Amino acid sequence: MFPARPAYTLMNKRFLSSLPASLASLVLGFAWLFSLALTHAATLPEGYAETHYASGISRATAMEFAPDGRLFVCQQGGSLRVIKNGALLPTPFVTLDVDDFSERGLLGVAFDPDFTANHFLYVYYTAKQPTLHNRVSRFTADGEVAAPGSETILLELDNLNAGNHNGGAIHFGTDGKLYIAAGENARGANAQTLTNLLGKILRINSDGSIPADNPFYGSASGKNRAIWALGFRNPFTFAVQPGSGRIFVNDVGNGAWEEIDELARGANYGWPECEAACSPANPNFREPIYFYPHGSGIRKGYCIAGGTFYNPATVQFPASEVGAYYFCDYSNGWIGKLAPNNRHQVIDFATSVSSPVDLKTGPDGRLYYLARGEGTVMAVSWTHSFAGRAGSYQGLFYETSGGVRHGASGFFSLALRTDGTYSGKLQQGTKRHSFTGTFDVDGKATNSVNRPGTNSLTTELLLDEDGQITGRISDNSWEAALLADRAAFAARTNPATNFANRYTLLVPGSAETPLEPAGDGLGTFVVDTSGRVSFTGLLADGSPMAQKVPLSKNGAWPFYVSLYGGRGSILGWILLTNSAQPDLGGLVSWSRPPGPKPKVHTNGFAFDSMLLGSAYRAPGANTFFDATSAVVILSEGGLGQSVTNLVTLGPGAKVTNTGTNKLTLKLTQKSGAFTGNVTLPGAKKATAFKGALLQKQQYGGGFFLGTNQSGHLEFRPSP
Ligand SMILES: [Ca+2]
Repeated sequence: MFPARPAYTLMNKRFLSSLPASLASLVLGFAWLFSLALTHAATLPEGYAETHYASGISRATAMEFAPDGRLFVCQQGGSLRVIKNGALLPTPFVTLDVDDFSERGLLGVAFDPDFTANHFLYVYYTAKQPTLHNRVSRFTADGEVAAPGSETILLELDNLNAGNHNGGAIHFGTDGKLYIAAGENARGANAQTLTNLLGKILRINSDGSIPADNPFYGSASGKNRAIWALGFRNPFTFAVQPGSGRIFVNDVGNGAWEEIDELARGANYGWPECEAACSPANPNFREPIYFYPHGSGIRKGYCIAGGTFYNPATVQFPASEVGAYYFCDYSNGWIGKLAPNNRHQVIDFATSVSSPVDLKTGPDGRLYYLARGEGTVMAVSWTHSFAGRAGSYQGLFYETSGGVRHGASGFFSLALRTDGTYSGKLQQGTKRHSFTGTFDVDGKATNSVNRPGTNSLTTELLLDEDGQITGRISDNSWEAALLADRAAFAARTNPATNFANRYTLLVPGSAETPLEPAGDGLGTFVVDTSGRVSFTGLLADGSPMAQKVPLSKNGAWPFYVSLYGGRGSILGWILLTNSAQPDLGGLVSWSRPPGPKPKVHTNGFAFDSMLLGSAYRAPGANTFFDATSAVVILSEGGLGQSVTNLVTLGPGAKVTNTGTNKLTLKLTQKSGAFTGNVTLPGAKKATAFKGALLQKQQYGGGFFLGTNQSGHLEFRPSP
């Protein structure tokens, strides 16, 4: 049904042999390599990897990202350090005169919601004077350091006795208020009284004043009106969920349990009356949303420390992780998480973590943990992220044995987002069928694509690491191979310098049988710096063609044009090259169904053609061939024998007829297409022809419409 065509006489054999590079990957099928090169201490789930973000940070206690992306890390001894672009700056932002006995020291840092404008940041530390107590102060940033003399004390907590249970975390809520976690200083009774700030979560305005809507504003006095919730033992860390504003508090336990509490206005969390859940339940106390027992190993431990909601500006983890709450146990060295829709069951994440003391979700969507044991900040990323492969994919599907059939082929397009979700379209003729889905961690996805009025199509897609999609598309009776490439170029960031140009192409016909077109189809197109092909042309039966489509990084063009009202098509991979002539080529399959229009080839055909092309530059004042005389030859198309016409070529691309037949030929200088008329011997009417120049090949090809067959036109320099 699809006879192999002899190589076109103009075809460059060297080019031909290298042509189907893009098609080769269809043959390779689903072979897919992926390797991980990991050097880390922690054990992470499959698909995750970690890198050293910063090291050399001794006695770290807490960290926080500035709105500008810098990461600030508290050292217990009083230094607030800055990590900028992954490098620990040698000069601390500020070094505070702290008492760092036992669990005291610099314990918390937070950035003003309006930091970009006001440069305010806040710290929690153990002050020595006048007596030992914890303090919340505000500093003003001056670049990488605190502006000298900028400390403003906002809140002085109660005097300390024991060295432990200081709490220390501070964060702004989504309500713009500053929340402060204070430990009970190893005196359980502190947690249940409104007469001091210890064993509480506190809430103040960013200027240190106390909001009048605090729950005990009327019942407590003085600074104790800052109490927002009570009954905590040592809330060393807590986290605010972006968007929802939910706050989870990690309260370090005493004899049996570590707990996570959801913060509520005015609530009492039970310490020291109860640890974790009260038994029997006590309606005066709010129970944790999750707690785990003391002991060795994962899901057990002695010191919950570090919590963060995975709600980053840029999602790097799988989309299913958005909203998860990650936390860690300092003593047992693991990171776990509560899934977004299951707050009561912990899911193991990382183990063998070196004394994790704090966790943060980075603006880049990675999970950062502060490993006090090794003095490092580690960044955990999902290696199966789709971020580097997101974009627009275009390709073709067709059967790979027995020839291309119109009904079992088509054009494929897909938009991939960074979270692996996609929306795609299958085009067959004029019909486009949409589908959506999500690639799994292995880059696989399947769809059943509905086609109104007929059976649905099944797609099996595989996205590889380099951003190419292969797969299969089938209905019940046929199976087509799919190949699609990512649109690679962008005018500003990645211009298609090697491909941006004007081109012409020919779809050569055949002289084997009158049932097939003898004429050459023609096209002209531009590739712009964004790598986008804008193509128009005419097939050798006069059918118009047009397509706009982006190139792949290798210059592959999935050529597809619906023809005959969707009942036919022409498709194939065209590959643009930077090498010597020709500049492009590819095998295309043209399906013309039976029918009265166009008037040639009314029985229809399925025809393969090895397409040819050339870069094109308007000749301007010159001639377009390196010659002054040329021939215009018409053949096939019902002509008994070929007709040769002589012309001369003058400056400005002018063609002058010097033969006996009446002939005109006019080149559109800008595009490289030409049109003309010739009055054949014995004919009453002129025969119109159309064609295009292949400039590098010094050849023009085209067609005229004969009685039943498309005839061939050749325009080339005289021998
Ligand atoms: Ca409790």
